[in-house]
Amino acid sequence: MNKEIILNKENLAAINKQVSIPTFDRESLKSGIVHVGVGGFHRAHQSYYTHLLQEKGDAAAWGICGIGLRKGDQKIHDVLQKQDGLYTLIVKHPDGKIESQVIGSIIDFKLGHDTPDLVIDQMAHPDTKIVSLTITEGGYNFNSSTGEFDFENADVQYELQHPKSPRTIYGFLTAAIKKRRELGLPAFTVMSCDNIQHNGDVIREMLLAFATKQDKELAAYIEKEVSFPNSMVDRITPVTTKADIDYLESTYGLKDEWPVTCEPFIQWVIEDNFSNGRPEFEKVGVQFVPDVKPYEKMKLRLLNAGHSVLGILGAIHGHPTINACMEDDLFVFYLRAFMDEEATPVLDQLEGIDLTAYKDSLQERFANPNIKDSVSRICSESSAKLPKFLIATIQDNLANGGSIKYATLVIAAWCYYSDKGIDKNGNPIEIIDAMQEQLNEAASKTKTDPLAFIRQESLFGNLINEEKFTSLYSNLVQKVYANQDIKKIMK
Ligand code: CS2
Repeated sequence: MNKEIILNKENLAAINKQVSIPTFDRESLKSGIVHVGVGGFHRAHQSYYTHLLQEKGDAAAWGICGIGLRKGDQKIHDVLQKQDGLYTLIVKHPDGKIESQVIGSIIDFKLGHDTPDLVIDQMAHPDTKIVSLTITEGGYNFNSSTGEFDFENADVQYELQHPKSPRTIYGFLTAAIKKRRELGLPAFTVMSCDNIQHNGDVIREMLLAFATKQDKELAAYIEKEVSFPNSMVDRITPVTTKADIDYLESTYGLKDEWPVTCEPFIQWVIEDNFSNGRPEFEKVGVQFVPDVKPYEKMKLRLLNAGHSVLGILGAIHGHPTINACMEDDLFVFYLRAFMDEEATPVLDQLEGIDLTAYKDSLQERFANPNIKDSVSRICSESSAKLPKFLIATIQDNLANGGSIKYATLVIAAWCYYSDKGIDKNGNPIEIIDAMQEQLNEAASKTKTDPLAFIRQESLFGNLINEEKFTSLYSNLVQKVYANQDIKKIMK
């Protein structure tokens, strides 16, 4: 029987030796990185890479201070405070092997809604060289169809009036950059790690739009001094379950209130464009490239879109997880047909990348039976994901005369999903989407107006005027509503 060990710095040495622990001197770390959005993905990816570098020595300048801007971040803040920033990363291999390691790169945590001043001070601290972000697609506050900054957002309006009480990432970044400038400190790099094409360009453009409204001179300074590398990030990180927490406790006697699980695969491709220095991430396998755009498009249009194809169809069929979809031959066929016939033809040329091998590897990763990535995670915030992951591919194929049938069925299924919220057996589907009310309202009109769902311009742009799309969509959505079994339509 294992003795029970609560995860914190005092207890590190007592942890079962099969769980690796940080061997570097955590006390000497400075917060060179301030990271906003300490979700599972950050803890499986950037924070893990940073830990690996610290394990190699010589990266004491690059400890991470986590930041949460939303009320919902209180829980991760409290857990990490209690655990001295430590957490366990549980890597689950397809063959059943599991590796657990305690990650030590996060050394502090602050909450924006509670103590905005402390967050601004942290970003404006001389040690801070990078502010990195995983704030999800929705956090960027742009209109999906126009790409313009959304000034109607109530929090944005508030912080434009009250620059000392920021609420969104834009208010915090401008306040901190302003303060650094007043203190004579060099600007930090803003490093986006979200699944958005040209993520660095997007945060730059949005921040400049916001700053220009607030303080034109500051906007000019940002334009000149702050760098915004684009990056492609990748590691499948399902939502932590109670079973994961229990696993650590029953196997090692380790009590970690919020471990993270992930697949073994990991990738980070980033542009070498940092205004104030950077960690030597290349030493731990990160690829620095002059232009990341072709890689990010490939990943978003194949991996993320592929996930959504499986997730949306899987949800209404009643498959609980992505690997359950991959045990279903029709889903595997459908995924591959979508990737080969619709997503691949509209990708950019990628030198040295074997796309067939990439797609094969995606299929293997999705099929990992131990990851159990829930379709509800994949479908969450589809309104922020699908315009870029999937609808963009439809638009490109319409322009090129290519196939749109696989992706269009997913949109029809998304309408049904948003309307009914049940799977084919009548079981409720858990829907998490900031736009769910609006999606549901539009979808619920489908019976009388089959095109109602795709009239939502902020999501579908002018697809409503594309006859080839509307006639196919109208046909498919009516089939989906008439026929409870999505698999019959997928054939
Ligand atoms: C998923 C991603 O829900 C989603 O959008 O496709 O979270 C995906 O697991 C990661 O991007 C993998 O790198």
